[in-house]
Amino acid sequence: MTNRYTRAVSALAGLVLAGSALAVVNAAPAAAGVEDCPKGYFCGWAGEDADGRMWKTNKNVADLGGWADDIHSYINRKDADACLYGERNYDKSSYLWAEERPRGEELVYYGGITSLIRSIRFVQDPHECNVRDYPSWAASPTSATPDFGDMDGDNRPDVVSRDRAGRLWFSPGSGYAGRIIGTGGWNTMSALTRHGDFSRDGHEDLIARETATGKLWLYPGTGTGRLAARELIGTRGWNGMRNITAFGDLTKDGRSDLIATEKSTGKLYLYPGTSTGTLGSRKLIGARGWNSMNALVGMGDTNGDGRPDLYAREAATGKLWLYPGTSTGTLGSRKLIGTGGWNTMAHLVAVGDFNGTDAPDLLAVTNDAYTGDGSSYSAGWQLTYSGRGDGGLAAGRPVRDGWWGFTAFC
Ligand SMILES: [Ca+2]
Ligand SMILES: [Ca+2]
Ligand SMILES: [Ca+2]
Ligand SMILES: [Ca+2]
Repeated sequence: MTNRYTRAVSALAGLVLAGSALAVVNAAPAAAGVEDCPKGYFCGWAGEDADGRMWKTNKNVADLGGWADDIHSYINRKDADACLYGERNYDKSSYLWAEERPRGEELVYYGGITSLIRSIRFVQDPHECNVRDYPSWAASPTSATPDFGDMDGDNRPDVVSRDRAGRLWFSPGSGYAGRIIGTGGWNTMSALTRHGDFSRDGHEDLIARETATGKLWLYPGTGTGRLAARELIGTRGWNGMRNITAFGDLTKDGRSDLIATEKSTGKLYLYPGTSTGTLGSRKLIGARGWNSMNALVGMGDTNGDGRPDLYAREAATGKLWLYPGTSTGTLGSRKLIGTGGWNTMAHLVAVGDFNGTDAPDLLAVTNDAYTGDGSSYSAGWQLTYSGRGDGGLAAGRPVRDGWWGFTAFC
């Protein structure tokens, strides 16, 4: 069951309890029992309006015993998301839904619960309730050794994501055995980007900016889908940049480069990779106007001329532009490849060719503004856009809707 359904149910229930006083702020009947639920607990009531007998827990319960069919309303006041299961011992195949932790407001689920709830487990992210606790992802193998995107050496591009708890997940292109590769603390980073090998060991690396310090860190890939100890590659000042984007080798020296926009001037700079795995002196590649772009994507070579190309999204119009890499290590004249609507994407992700046609493809994750064909699409849809090989993209295809709640992809 999707999180969206859970949210819809909560919204229908409609009773928002504000702050520690737990005041009932709408016209629903007074619910005397709610105040009895201590902060830090998940509480259930035999009655449908948080009244009657109350059951509570602040830790996992593998078997609710007689309460399994007795909870008819509940609230989650624990600082964790609650997974509700129809079977004992947190059997993931019996997953019913998640009741997320309070985030700004507390929601009571009122009445009408007909499901048996036999076990409850608390997790850091509601995706962990489900059989697959990582973003589902599968890619076709590329026909040749890929330039970028593959972190574990099976020629299939992989995806890295950050959950709301600040952990990094690895979703291999094989479609199986995703896992945590960063156990915490990644919420202190305000840019995550990945494209190619910076440390010169043949394995793709991840680059991240630390918000508090403005430092730029390199996390070397190990070639197994994991990350080794980080190395400082930018000592300060990176908070003055936006859209920090690992790009591929624009300068044609065989080393991966990085680009970023300077906030104060709107200039676009290239930071060349060096033989020592650091970044060399920056070079201006865009004289002005780059603050009008709210996303840059290091796509790889989209038009088959051997040079990596840039996609950029224009904030005011939602248009997507192609800026082709040139033989002089700069960007050529732009070309419109997406006429509008791209602001309904929360994330634009380049991991190379994932459908096996050699041209790099684009992966996108929708935000709340996305409506698809006017139907009930919204946040968390994974869309794939097949690269045509001429710089442009074929029409997008919604693949699955389980990618809600993640705060970064690369
Ligand atoms: Ca792979
Ligand atoms: Ca490397
Ligand atoms: Ca280079
Ligand atoms: Ca190109």
